[in-house]
Amino acid sequence: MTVCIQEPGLRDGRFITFEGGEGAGKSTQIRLLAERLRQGTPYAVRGVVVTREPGGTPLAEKLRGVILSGAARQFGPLGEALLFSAARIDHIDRVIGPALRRGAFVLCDRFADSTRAYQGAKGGADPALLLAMEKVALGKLAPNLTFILDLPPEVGLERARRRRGEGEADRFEAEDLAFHAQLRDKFLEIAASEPQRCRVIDATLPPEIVADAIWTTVCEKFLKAFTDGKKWA
Ligand code: Z5A
Repeated sequence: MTVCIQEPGLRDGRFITFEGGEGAGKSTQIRLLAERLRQGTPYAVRGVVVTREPGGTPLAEKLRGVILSGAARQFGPLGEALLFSAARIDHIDRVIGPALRRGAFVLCDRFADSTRAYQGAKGGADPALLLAMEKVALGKLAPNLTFILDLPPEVGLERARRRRGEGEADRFEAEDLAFHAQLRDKFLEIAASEPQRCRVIDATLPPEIVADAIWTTVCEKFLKAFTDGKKWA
């Protein structure tokens, strides 16, 4: 299993994850942040990797198809958590770990917090077991920063519904409103318990305003020397 550096030095990569409920705007914000990072920051050279979970590798994308089709639902939340973890191990080994060691900026649409929230919601898998599984899958890897895009579930589900049009809701979109309300609480709980790592962003605001809030945080945390005009190591 990949062992990554938890607190990278200036020459090592940065790992940023985006979390939140359905339709929170994660993909939109990752695209906007990647564009900004590629326009003239040191990461234009070091690399900006955009990836997602479940997925990010051929094998993990196959597992994504199985899970989101609902075919694995009969395994129950713990079984589904095991599948997400298997996909995550492959993703870390083949994509995230190597990119961080190259010094790239890795932007990931969902990661381990989604397992804590989704598979733990509504009396799902035991949180202690989920944390144990997370330790096995992640080893020493931890996101340097996690944005929790927060919005009322009704708003996010409506956005997702509009985007989907006539298409069918996937395994998790199809859950009831109480499930989605619990997800929101769980993500906010995670943010409150790990304030160093997590930033809650009001995702009801227009996309450009959300993008500015994210960019300000990224600059403060990772690009201070660069934005202050100092020599970049
Ligand atoms: N899952 C899990 O259970 N356990 C795990 O460990 C992991 C995942 C890793 C993956 O689905 C599913 O797997 C997910 C959790 C579960 N549940 N579901 N469903 P996915 O990747 O297909 O879906 P998602 O992660 O929920 O993302 P999404 O629905 O595609 O939403 P998004 O990426 O957050 O939003 P978006 O695509 O950027 O925007 C959605 C729409 O809203 C789109 O039309 C935008 O133009 C619009 N939008 C975006 N921002 C705004 C703002 N600020 N205002 C207005 N409209 C906006």
